[in-house]
Amino acid sequence: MRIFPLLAVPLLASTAAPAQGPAMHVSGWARATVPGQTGSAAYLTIHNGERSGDRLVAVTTPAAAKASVHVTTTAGGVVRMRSAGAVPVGAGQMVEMKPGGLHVMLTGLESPLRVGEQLPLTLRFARVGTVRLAVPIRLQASDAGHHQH
Ligand SMILES: [Cu+2]
Repeated sequence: MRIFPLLAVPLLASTAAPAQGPAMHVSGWARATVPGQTGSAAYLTIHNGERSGDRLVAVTTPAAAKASVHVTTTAGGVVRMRSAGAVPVGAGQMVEMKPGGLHVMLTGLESPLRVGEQLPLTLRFARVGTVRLAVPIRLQASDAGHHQH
């Protein structure tokens, strides 16, 4: 085995402050349920402040048996939902989920989603990894369009 001498590594004068975690900003809201309803949806706004493109590959929540990203399409007056697969978020780009478009489908809710409470979500991105957040539960996208930070 070779033993390497310790080298004095000069500190880079221009080193930026330690990374504060990925510059992936996520906000959003989840729709409150009505009695008896065991499914709902969450709508997220994802802003990729990273220098590289990324992809949202999975969403989970302890509040529901299953969470998956869906896209709603309307063709010939027929509204359909299908899995959106991995959602690309380009460098510096924003993806905005909205009713009637991209959404996080929640099925098998453990308990009702009540207005004023929060829904915890864990997002998994291909590059930056895991991003956790809690989104407010609302009746509708009343004040959507405004960033929370
Ligand atoms: Cu759906």
